[in-house]
Amino acid sequence: MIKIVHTSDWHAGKSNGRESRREDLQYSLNQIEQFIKEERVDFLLVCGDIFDKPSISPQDMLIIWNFFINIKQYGTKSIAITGNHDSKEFFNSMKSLLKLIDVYVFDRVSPEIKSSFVEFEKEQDGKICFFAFPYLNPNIPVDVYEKFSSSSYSEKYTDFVVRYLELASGYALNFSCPVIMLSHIAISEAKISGTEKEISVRQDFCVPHARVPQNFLYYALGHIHKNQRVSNTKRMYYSGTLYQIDFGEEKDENKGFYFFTIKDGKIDKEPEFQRVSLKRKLKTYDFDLTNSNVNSIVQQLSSSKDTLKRIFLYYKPEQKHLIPEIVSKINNLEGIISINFDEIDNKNEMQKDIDYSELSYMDIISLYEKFYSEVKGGDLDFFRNKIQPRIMKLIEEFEKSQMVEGA
Ligand SMILES: [Mn+2]
Repeated sequence: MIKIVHTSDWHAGKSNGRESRREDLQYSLNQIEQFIKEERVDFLLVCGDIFDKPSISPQDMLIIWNFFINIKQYGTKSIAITGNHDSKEFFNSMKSLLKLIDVYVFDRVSPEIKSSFVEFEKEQDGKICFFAFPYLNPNIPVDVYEKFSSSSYSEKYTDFVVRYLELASGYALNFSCPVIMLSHIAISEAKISGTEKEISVRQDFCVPHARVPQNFLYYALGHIHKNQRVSNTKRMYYSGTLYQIDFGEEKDENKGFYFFTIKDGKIDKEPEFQRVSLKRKLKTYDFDLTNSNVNSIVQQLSSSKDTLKRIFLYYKPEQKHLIPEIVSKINNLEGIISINFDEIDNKNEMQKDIDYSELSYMDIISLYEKFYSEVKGGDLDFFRNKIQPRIMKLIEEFEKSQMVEGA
């Protein structure tokens, strides 16, 4: 029997305001390590966004490398791909070193299909193969997309991805064993963390699940932070984050990883979500100064030690002078991430509902699109058909000019 754990989106190095999330990640990784040790897991799949930023502090690297070193003791091999938050160059530099501790890294989508595969053999259980499709930046291969006749860039992106996956699925037939796919990608039907709304708010740069070739045994996905089996698919799974990365995930406390087993080339035990407990939960506190005083606010905030707090204070115009005192009293309490205040009449206008988890993985074009439609109130079709292609051309020209200067 081959035992597999699927996880993703660790975001090592993440902080919210002045609060580092290092201890939250460590707490969750310890639980995975314990699970791996007890179950004697054979393979760990890490589907991107291992680190939160391209520049990584030594403390955060220490957590990640120690984790991989620890699980190697139990005979576990790791397959890891990069996400949009990871530096491809960094992982390229670490690839050979990491192989020494049984971590197989795929740092970018390779032009050569066969180098996207890795095969292992386990005594008695036979062979197993993994196909890795790391994050593909939609804004880079404009030249490549030109070959596709589809009308918009987002369609060209989807067509390119589908074509690559079809070639890979054909190549996978060369292996006489089950093949598992790993990817850091947005599948159109996936649900975004926190809310149940579909990801269709940004249909571009998504791939509909029906266009992904069906012959892989399991699809281990990263990118979307809410754990789920993508609806209407058999085995297309997002493992989600291991702790609430930001307030977009405040309502989603169900964090963890998937575990499944393979026997005689088939799934033996269907994927089961293994929940981890959270070190600290994210919590929004609303205070209305017309019916609560400073002391009760301070008391309520200091009595909840296991939360990271986002605070909204609402006041009547004549209470405005109270704000500096309240802020100075709560600012030094433990776990304060942000303090926001506004007049009570504006309460409903404060934009709390922006899904920051979504923003955190947006590229510059998607961010500008959100700004264009939601802040400037512009027309989305006009943006996608007229503005977006021009921005992409500009980026492409800029990158070309950089290459010449840098040569
Ligand atoms: Mn992520």
